[in-house]
Amino acid sequence: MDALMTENVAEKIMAAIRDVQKNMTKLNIMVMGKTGAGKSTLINNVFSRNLAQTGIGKPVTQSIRKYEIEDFPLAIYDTPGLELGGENAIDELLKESKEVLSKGAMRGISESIHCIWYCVSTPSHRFEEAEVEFIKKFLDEANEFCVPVIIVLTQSYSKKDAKALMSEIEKENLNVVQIVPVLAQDVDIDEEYVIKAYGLDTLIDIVNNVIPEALRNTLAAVQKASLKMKLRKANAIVATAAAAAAATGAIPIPFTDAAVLVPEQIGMIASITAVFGIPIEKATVTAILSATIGTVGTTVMGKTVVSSLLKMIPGVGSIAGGVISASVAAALTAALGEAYIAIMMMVSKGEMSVSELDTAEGKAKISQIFMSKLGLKRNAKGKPVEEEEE
Ligand SMILES: Nc1nc2c(ncn2[C@@H]2O[C@H](COP(=O)(O)OP(=O)(O)OP(=O)(O)O)[C@@H](O)[C@H]2O)c(=O)[nH]1
Ligand SMILES: [Mg+2]
Repeated sequence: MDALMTENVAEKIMAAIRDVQKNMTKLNIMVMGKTGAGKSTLINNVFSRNLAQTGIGKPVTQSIRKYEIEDFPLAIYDTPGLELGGENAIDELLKESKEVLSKGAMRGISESIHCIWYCVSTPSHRFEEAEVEFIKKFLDEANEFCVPVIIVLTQSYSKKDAKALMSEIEKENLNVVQIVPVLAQDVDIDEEYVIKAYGLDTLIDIVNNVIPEALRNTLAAVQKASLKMKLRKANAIVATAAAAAAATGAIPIPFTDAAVLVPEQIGMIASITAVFGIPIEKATVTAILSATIGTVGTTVMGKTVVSSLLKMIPGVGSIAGGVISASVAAALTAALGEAYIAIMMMVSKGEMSVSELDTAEGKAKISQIFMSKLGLKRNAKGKPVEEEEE
């Protein structure tokens, strides 16, 4: 394969990755709750970048701060050190939160608050009078601006206590989406027992259901609590790209060269990269290209797979000349996408590091994954067909 052309395609993919990331609509989440409730711990364990570490945030009002990172499509509004002592403090906070909600609502989808997490700590055991009073008024505001509120029961290492607190809160009949118990971070007791974190994936699924469709890609990308959600998104991206490749059907042969990647495939790789949020360099992209598309024509298995794919097309018996059919374009695109997802999953699970992808072992592994995906029986849209359905 032409190394220079592969470089060129890798460059295009890098540009597409930057583009996808830059064009994601920003997700804005407001996290409320008293000091010590576990807001910062929650934020740091849900999102893939440590927002709290980037500084003290920008004060938007007296008690509300906004945290964001350049080129990362997420903003968190937090109420650090919040005390709900006395009527004045409550009225002041209500006024400030209304200000933030209404300003956002006026400025459109990328500036409005999309979801509010109201944190109550389970070990505190009760929903205090002042807090009940505050949250009722606060929910009226959130309602006015159509912002969904989720009550997060933080530090719920005792599921029994969480259940008790949940039924106490349920008695108030609050207008919230759901009450979810979570433990954002493992609890280590005397270095002898560990209570495992849980519930963050459930929280993320609930958020996904209540935010506008336009923000779901962003949520999948910025969170780290649900790898399943990333996988679901990535699979959808591959299905769309394979269908688009089938529709154009115009991948020239021989496609033994990464240089012939079509825009659908470049966009697919870029979108999957954004969903997983793994920092990828050009050298890694080049390695992946040469280990996937680049191996099709050069390995015995690749040749066998491709010639059997080509036999499916009436009138095209060989790899020489012309344009490949819709189903081959779909199959090739899907196999490339699925292999890329499998690699991203391995990296996300810590089974392989990004730098390892670039090594001889890494490339061999990638080739093997790609070839096994390419060997799957597929329908005309590139979707794998189960053997028993044949
Ligand atoms: N192990 C464990 N500790 C937690 C968890 N949530 C909170 N904590 C601990 O509880 C304390 C308070 O948590 P923070 O996340 O700082 O609380 P906060 O709501 O951000 O507090 P302020 O910033 O003061 O408003 C910290 O010592 C955390 O380590 C959790 O899920 N697991
Ligand atoms: Mg905090």
